[in-house]
Amino acid sequence: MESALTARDRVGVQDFLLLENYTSEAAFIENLRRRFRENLIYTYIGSVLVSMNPYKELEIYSKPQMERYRGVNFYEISPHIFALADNTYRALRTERRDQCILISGESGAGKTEASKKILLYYSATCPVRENSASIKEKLLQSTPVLEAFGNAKTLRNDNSSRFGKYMDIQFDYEGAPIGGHILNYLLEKSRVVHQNHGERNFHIFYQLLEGGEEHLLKRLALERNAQHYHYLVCVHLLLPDACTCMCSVGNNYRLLRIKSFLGNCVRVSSVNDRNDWKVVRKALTVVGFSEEEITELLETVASVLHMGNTQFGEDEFGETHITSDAQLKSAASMISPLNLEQALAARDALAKAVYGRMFTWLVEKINQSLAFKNDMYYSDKSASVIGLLDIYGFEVFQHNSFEQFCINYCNEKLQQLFIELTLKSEQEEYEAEGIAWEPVNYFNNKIICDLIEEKHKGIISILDEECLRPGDASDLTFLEKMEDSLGGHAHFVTHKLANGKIRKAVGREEFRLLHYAGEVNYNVHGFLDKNNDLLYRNLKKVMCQSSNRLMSQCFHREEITDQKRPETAATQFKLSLAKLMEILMSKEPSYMRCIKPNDGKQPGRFDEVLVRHQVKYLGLLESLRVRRAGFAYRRHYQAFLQRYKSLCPETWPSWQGQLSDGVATLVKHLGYKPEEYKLGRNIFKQTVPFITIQSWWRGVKGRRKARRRRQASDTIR
Ligand code: AD9
Ligand code: MG
Repeated sequence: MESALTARDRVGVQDFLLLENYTSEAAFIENLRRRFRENLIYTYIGSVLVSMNPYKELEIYSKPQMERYRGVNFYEISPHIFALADNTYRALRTERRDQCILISGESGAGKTEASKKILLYYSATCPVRENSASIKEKLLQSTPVLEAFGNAKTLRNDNSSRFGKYMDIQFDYEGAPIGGHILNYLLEKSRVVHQNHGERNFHIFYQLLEGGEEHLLKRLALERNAQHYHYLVCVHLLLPDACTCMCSVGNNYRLLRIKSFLGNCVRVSSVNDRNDWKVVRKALTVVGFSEEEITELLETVASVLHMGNTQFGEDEFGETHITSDAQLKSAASMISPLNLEQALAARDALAKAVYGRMFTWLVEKINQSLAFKNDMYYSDKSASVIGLLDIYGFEVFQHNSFEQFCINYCNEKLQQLFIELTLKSEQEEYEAEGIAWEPVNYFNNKIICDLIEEKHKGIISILDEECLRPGDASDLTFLEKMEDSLGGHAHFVTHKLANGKIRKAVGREEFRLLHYAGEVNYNVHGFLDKNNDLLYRNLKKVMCQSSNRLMSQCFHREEITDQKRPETAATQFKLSLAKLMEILMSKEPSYMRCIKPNDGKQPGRFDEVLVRHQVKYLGLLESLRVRRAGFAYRRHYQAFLQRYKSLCPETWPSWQGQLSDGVATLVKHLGYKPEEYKLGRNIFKQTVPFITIQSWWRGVKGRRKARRRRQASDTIR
């Protein structure tokens, strides 16, 4: 007994529900700390999995480990991402209901790594159907491809997802993966032309330059040196006074170049671009890209780099001409006269559009390859689905722009979903079932979601209005409009204080949002342009005529003739998030909440202030309280009886009376005390594991026995 206590003291409890002092934040953090110290990075709050990023490789993801978790009940074995994956899979199989796994946490907390582990688990443990063996491999290999094109080093994370990803894995009735589908959300395109100090462009550029074979680079007219490319050197500033070069070329052109800080962060110690190139190159083939398609893809990547190196000169009339030998020369000859700044903006807009559309093309191609192929035995109606959501985490930098606004809005929505599906609905359900209940207070972030997305009133509506308004609309008028309409909002702040004084902590070109996860100052510079996301019609025309098939597929002729204004970027994002929420609501959710132990990406360092902040905003203590106040396991009477009737002679092989009576008979027979379970008006709620350890183990044993009986009866049938 003593040694058990010591072990418990050392490693903490594996389910926060078992914490004696479960309302104490200090006890919660201490439990996380103890487990983290012992490399026990996973802990449950009931069925919610909490994970701490270890920032080091742990020997816990091997094949034998996967086998340990296969088909084993959640509570029987130490917490693990594989247990969550397995539990979700079994729920899909036994209940035949579509599932989804929602992974949340701030940037660098470990969401993408977790989603990869889940995919790995399914690919290693699920059965394979003869003609779909390659689907597993394609599902796995789609990850390095998407990461190469959609991830980048940021200050928060060396492999930060710069797009949102929702992936459906489809299973046939025997539980074999037979297809997949990916939805991608708002890629951070601005990164293609500009990165903050200490950050990088998307991985693929560096991989190609570092790892690309000599003949390939030659054909793409690329130099191996990443420093050679403007889009790959970190900070871009237009400084006419400090032009790097000013000379006369042929005519009276003044040659201006963008001032770049060279030598920044092209290499990242934790990233091996050369090796990654090999992985990505192979993955492209496995996923199903033809050699021709890969060539076109790489040509497009190279063309973006060339675009970035396009130089402009101004003639005596202030009109700009391309002076370098870039591929864009012909394209640019069709642009109506622009001044230098406009020409640079047009070039960057084109580079972003090309990269963004190439990314969408990439996802579509992967989807075609993963598409579930109907055959005579299987219809897609028989397929059931596990959805995996891995989005960009909440992020705060010194300088936050439109991209952070969108990313953090997305995180607000996800938090809102978590609240709706766990805290709020849990409490409402107890009321509906007529079961005694002590309400738990929690912060509902709906108010912030509304602030951003509400029709006619929210920030996105105001931004769209300014984007559409002819005349003097600018980023600053957008800020003024927000001040006018949102000035009194509890979660919106600008530099102006109500008493006419100035708030120093917010700049004159900034607004501050009090997000659920913390305060963020957004600089409005660029909001209108990024939201409009427009491209000169003539440039589109040129792209439609491109001999690169990929590009001609990405730019459609209808766009040129279509007079309708496309939705703005923020509105498109808002609509796609609303659809995502619908998709997620239609499935049975499982949750994983990822925590980042420190800001230095260091193993073994537990920064208490940082961890406490995340525990707070993720609402983990509230989740714990709700779970403790309630009952962890619930089933509809019928499903419950069907599943466990073999445990009681009176309910086996079938129960003839009222379902609720059958359920009551069964639990009484199992020895549960009246206070350990409740019968709802509609739903049966069984005991919580934390009432006493003893009853928990009894529950587990019962379930084990049930499984054995069921397996035996399956065999007989
Ligand atoms: V972001 O919102 O996309 O910026 P994520 O996705 O939450 O972020 P990610 O999964 O990319 O973070 O993890 C960041 C880094 O932490 C990884 O590159 C690993 O170096 C490290 N990490 C995360 N989880 C684990 C793990 N289970 N084991 C070992 C890990 N290292
Ligand atoms: Mg990620």
